[in-house]
Amino acid sequence: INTAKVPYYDIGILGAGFSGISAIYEARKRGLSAHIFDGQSGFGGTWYQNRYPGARVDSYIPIYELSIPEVYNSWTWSEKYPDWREIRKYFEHVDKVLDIKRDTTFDTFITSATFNKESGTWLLEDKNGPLIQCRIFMPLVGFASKKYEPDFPGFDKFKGEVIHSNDWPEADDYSILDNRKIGLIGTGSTGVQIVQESAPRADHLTVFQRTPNLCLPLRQEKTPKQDKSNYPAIHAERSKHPGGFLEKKYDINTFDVSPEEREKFWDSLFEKGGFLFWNNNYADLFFDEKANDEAYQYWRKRVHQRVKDPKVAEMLAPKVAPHPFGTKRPSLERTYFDDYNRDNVQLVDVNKTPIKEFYEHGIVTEDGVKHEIDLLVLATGFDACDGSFKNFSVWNIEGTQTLSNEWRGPEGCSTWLGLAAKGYPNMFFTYGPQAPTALSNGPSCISIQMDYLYKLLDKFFNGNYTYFEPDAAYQKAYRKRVDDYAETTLFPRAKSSYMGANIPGKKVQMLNFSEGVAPYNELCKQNIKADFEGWNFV
Ligand code: NA7
Repeated sequence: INTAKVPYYDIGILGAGFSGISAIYEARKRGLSAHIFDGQSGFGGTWYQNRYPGARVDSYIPIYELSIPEVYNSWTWSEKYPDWREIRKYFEHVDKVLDIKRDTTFDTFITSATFNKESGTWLLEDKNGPLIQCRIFMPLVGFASKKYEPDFPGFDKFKGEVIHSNDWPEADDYSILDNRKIGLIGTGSTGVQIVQESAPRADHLTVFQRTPNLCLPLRQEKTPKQDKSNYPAIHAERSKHPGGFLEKKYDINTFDVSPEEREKFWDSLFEKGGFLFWNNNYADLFFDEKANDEAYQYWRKRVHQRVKDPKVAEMLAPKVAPHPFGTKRPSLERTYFDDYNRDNVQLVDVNKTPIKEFYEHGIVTEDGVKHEIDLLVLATGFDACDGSFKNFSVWNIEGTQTLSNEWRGPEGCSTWLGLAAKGYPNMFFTYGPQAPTALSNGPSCISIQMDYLYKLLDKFFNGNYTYFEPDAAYQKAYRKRVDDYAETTLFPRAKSSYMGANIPGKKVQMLNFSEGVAPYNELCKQNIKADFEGWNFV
């Protein structure tokens, strides 16, 4: 390809979500030229894509937002846990204030990136050919952009409507749910939110559950406190906590206190709501099976108090925990458990009565029951973290292998600091594999990573280098650290997307930095102090 006529930028970005916008903002501060491409038609990344009924963030205001003063000083949220519509408006506001649009091309998805090691530049292409060349390529595609649809027997026999949560029709007012016979497969965060929206509207809702979601109470608040003068402190503070939230890490173990004190503490966590019972519980929650089960049994009791039919309650919150509490992502709910008290809502446990096949008008389960459905919603999740890289081809320095193919190999996915991979110079990602990512509040994780990344890029652009990439030994050691730490926790006990275990055939490995946000932040800071050891500059 003759690149002479292909426009040049210092930084080429794929993705117009929190990461892409932060990347442009940092680039501009330094006078670097940067451009975003996004396959969608507006800002928000995953929040542009996810418009299914009930889509709402499980992190709270004011930590779930950009730490850019021009943006937050001129914006007020209406809810503590905003829904996708408000978050989309927020992104429109971000653009209005920062004019990100002038550096963005929508409806253009980068399909391939190839590196020229003589010039040290990436060539980015879409299906129509070359778009730009750039020194630094940032695929900032989030951790959930490769949807997963299971292979169901006889699926094509089904004649009703099918929607994956990730493909919800644009600008839908949800009347699509009214008076329908809805079948919902999947009870992850997405499934739970869809149940809450569908139950009151559907003629009948059948929920096919494989693993109960150990949901926690959301506790919505209107116009949450937004003291802008305090934002810099709040946004700095979120980097110091396990999940990138604000509540401090609890250093007492479960059985250090009396049963009464424990109960009181857990009552208070439930009362305050959100992820507290998950992120700010006793220190041994993720490490000690017995302690974990104690928390689970408390959680179970709370669910049984709300669900009237004891058989249904037992399906939603069985005596034996389906997995250690918190090793799969709990969703935040408002009416989820109450919805099962409605006459038009039915829960099917597909472990006991698996889906046998589809027929023209629905699903047949192994017990012979025909479940009539005219709208099938698949909330079956994502090939998370590294899976997002399967949508496009990033070629290695020799042009012999793509990053996603390499990660599909026997070794699985390896990165240095959850930011880059050896063999793919001048290429960086945030909120991806082996960073705190899916175990953290997104903006907390991204702001730590962007801060680090641009300091690293300062070194590159200020030096006389062609390219740089992770050192193999450092990458190997980092991977080991991620794996070894996970082994000390209960996380490997669950078949979760955190472990890549939700996708048939995918290598099972910890895909997130499970030590948490604060240790990750420390690691990045130490590396800056050590003048960016572990990166080889050429
Ligand atoms: P999740 O959390 O991966 O949930 C997917 C759900 O789909 C989960 O309940 C799965 O059950 C279920 N599933 C997947 N395949 C099947 C089959 N074959 N049969 C029945 N049920 C199935 O995705 P979400 O979209 O809810 O959430 C994605 C992320 O977005 C989440 O982590 C948050 O950070 C925000 P399983 O649990 O595997 O038994």
